[in-house]
Amino acid sequence: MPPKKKAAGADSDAPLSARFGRVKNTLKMGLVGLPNVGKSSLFNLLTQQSVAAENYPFCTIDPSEAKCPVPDQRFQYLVDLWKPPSVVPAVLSVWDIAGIIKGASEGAGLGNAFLSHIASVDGIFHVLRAFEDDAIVHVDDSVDPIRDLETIQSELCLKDLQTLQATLDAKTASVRKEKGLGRSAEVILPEHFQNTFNKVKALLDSNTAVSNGDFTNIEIEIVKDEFTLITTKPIIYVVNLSKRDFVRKRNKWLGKIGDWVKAHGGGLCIPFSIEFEEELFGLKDYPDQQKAFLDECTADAAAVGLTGPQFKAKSILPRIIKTGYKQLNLINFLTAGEKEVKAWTVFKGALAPQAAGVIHTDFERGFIKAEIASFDDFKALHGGVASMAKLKEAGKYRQEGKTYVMQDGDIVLFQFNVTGAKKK
Ligand SMILES: Nc1nc2c(ncn2[C@@H]2O[C@H](COP(=O)(O)OP(=O)(O)OP(=O)(O)O)[C@@H](O)[C@H]2O)c(=O)[nH]1
Ligand SMILES: [Mg+2]
Repeated sequence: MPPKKKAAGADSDAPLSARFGRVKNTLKMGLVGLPNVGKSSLFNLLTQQSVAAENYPFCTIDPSEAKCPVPDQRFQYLVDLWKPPSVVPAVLSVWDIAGIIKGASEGAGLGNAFLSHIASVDGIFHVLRAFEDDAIVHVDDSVDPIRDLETIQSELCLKDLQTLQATLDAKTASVRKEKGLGRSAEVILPEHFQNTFNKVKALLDSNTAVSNGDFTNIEIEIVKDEFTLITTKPIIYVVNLSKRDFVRKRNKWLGKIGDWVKAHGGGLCIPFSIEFEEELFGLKDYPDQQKAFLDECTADAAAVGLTGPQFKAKSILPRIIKTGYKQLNLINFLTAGEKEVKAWTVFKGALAPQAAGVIHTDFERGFIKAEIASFDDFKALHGGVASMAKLKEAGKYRQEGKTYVMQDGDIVLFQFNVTGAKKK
């Protein structure tokens, strides 16, 4: 079999797990973890994130899906300059998923229903409990995030092993039928399929996420096309600390969690605190009190000798959203005008016509060219005016064709012609 074309969007500085990702601009992150670790609390806080956009129809799609505006200074800069009546930020879709427990892969708890929810998301926020509170029951009695990591990891691997076996059985049956073989005849599967299967099985048997495996491009395509696995998805570990530990960036589990993550293929770890975020959010209508609260937290760290920018107390939620967006290998481009400033999401590596297609399918079909300014050039040259005139003068307003690879933060105007194009 000849090697398949490299998937659009694949590039060297993409997150490793993005190799297996879908190349789409409507990707979802799911909140995964044991019961009572703070997933729904985090979800609720994320749904309440606001943007400077009065008319943006911020919504919780249903009780378990939120579209969170992705904080972006470049977008905000254009909004402040154009001051248009309509303002639409990029959004990250986040799903709240019910807690997983030991035995879920065998159907315990919400079992398979919940695992199918995880299968439908593109990336995972793995929420870990590192806060102590006797009033909040831990499903396994004590707080031990390493044990919890092991529980979740092994349930996900077990589920993938089941899926893998089902895929093998289906493939065997289809080859048997295709070749007209009898029930007892030995079936030889295509070599690449069999090799990929063996590699994936070895990883899962040793309780290792498939995203950590070493695969050739052909094998990656097989995993993507033929196996639908959970452990190929990118994971961001978010560690729920008490307010005190969060403010001091200290908790006896953080180092151990970091070591575990490193030993299991690596990944991003973001310490946060529901307790801190809820208290901060509760003061949102009282900016003075909110500031006093933050100052008090910063002073608490300073009192034990912890000073510097990393100990200045602030909400971590914007970082969680931004990191999720990035892990899904998404970037945005911007359109700006008198009527609207909008951030559009595309996958990294998207070509100009594909980006145009995100705005409207006609734009992709009838694509002629894209007029593009990079955000940095715009900021340096616009001279306080909400227009591209100065950039044109400076030769920084570029015309790009069909093969142009979109860059994060491009400010774009698409030229298209649909008269000759087929109607949908
Ligand atoms: N003390 C303390 N309590 C917390 C913290 N985070 C969450 N809780 C409490 O823990 C309980 C469970 O939190 P949820 O956010 O509903 O937990 P969950 O992970 O969604 O749980 P399931 O949906 O059952 O899987 C709630 O009573 C929260 O208020 C925290 O940081 N500190
Ligand atoms: Mg919940």
